[in-house]
Amino acid sequence: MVKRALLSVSDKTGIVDFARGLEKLDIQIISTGGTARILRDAGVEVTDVSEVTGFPEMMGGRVKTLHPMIHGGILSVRDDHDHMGEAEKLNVELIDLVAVNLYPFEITVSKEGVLLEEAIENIDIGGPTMLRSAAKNFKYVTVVCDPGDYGSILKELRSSGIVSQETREALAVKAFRHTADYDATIDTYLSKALLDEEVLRMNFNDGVTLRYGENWRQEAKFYTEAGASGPILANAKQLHGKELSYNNYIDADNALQTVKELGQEKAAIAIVKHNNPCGLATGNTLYQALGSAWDGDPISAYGSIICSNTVFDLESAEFLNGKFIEIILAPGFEPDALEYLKNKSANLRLLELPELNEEFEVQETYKYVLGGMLKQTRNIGIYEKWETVTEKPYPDELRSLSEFCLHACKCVKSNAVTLAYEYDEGCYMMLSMGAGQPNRVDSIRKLAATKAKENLKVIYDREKPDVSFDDYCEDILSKCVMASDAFFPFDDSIVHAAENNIQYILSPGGSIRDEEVIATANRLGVSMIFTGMRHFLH
Ligand code: 93A
Repeated sequence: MVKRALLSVSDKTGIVDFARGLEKLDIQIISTGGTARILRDAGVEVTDVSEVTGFPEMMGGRVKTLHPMIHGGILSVRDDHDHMGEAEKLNVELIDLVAVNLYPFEITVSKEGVLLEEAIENIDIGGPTMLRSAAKNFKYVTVVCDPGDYGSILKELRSSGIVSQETREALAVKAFRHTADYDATIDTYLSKALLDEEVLRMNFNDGVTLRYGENWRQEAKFYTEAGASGPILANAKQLHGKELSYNNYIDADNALQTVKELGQEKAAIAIVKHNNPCGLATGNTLYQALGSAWDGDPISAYGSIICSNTVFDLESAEFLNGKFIEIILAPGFEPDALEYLKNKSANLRLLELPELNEEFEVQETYKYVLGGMLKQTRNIGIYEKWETVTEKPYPDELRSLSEFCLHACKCVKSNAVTLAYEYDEGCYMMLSMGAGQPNRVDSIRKLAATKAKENLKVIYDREKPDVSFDDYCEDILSKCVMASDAFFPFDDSIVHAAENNIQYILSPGGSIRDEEVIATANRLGVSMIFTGMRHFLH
């Protein structure tokens, strides 16, 4: 028998008709604030929950039905003598039907720009508690969490005067599933919004054991992030070769991120060694890009990791004949290229990542430091402004080469300096780079400038142009652009660049000695852009 029903719904669909139906069957209706108001307006007789509990709804509605008068009424076992005795003694009146639907948490958090406070206010506590109480006591109580069930329940009540055991059981399962789904939605949202250490741990799949860590005596594992998708290493399929090592993961990830900086307009190649790109180029063909990336540092490319933005073809595969490579990562491999590379070496790892050119979905990066975790948003973009700060104008035709140079610089460890050159129309290569120096001047003078000449010597000896090597170098360096990942604290970097015939320089600017740096650039006939965007990478 259903004598009393508690109705408390956020989604008021169908509630008036349901209540009218219950009223006609002489069922007393108890209800919370908003629901009671709607029912009364429709002429249904309602008892307020506050009248039953003897407490007003309080804390802005956070505590309405969380009361023993309600839960005792729902949870008491009707066949239990003691329960019934207690109910009588404490004036707890039994509640036989509970119709509840919950605060719209999912709808709230799917709204753009929703604030955490608003989301939290929409976590229903009293509603799921009633649903769970009623579902637990399905032997005696009918629980309704779906307005779609009102009609059939009324029908059953009208025809037999009761809700059958079978229906109560099915409704109880439905209610528990509903509260479980509701909690899962809250979990997903709050995991993202709060991301504490506990959540971080939960967000990773079980680790895969690697043969060793950075060195042979170190143990290591690779953990993939649960649910991460898009162009990430974890999604790459290994087509050939032995398993990846700890260092391979780091370098392949770097190569992937670096090649993606170069976009898809042209074929692009990144060659990475020890977590720095040592070769980087775009080309009209993949073969051309690969050759030019290789020219960026043929010595370091030994034992490197190569990432391509284009399906790897046979011509490019053949270029690697006689060259030792650890990994090739590409959106795909032409069948003949795959065959060729498989025969090249049993150890060469071939990784296929069809979604390589899709947008990154991951927008944050993490770095573990002893006893802590650093989190930051991804470094997106290359410049904020394009301001010529020198007397000598910065040629417009160098814009796209300069952008390439900034992309390269952004991917090299600080202090980073990169030199880039247009080796064929619209095709760019990183001629050299200076990485990881605590001193910016060393990145230019001892590394980028020196390496550029060494790399040019290899090209010069191969191509044998009809000029002296010095003239050849001077000509190419005068057409190069140079990017620095952070401002120049002193003018010495400009002096060393000019000594090496470098005439076009990109820097974020922002040093207290900017004026001195600009004055030196003017004196030496150098043209300089301030980009306003620093690219430290540690
Ligand atoms: O804020 S609550 O978690 N605390 C409660 O005690 C409580 N009791 C019912 N939310 C509570 N409810 C929910 O209020 C119901 O689940 C329903 O979604 C809503 C109905 O409120 P009203 O009848 O005032 O519109």
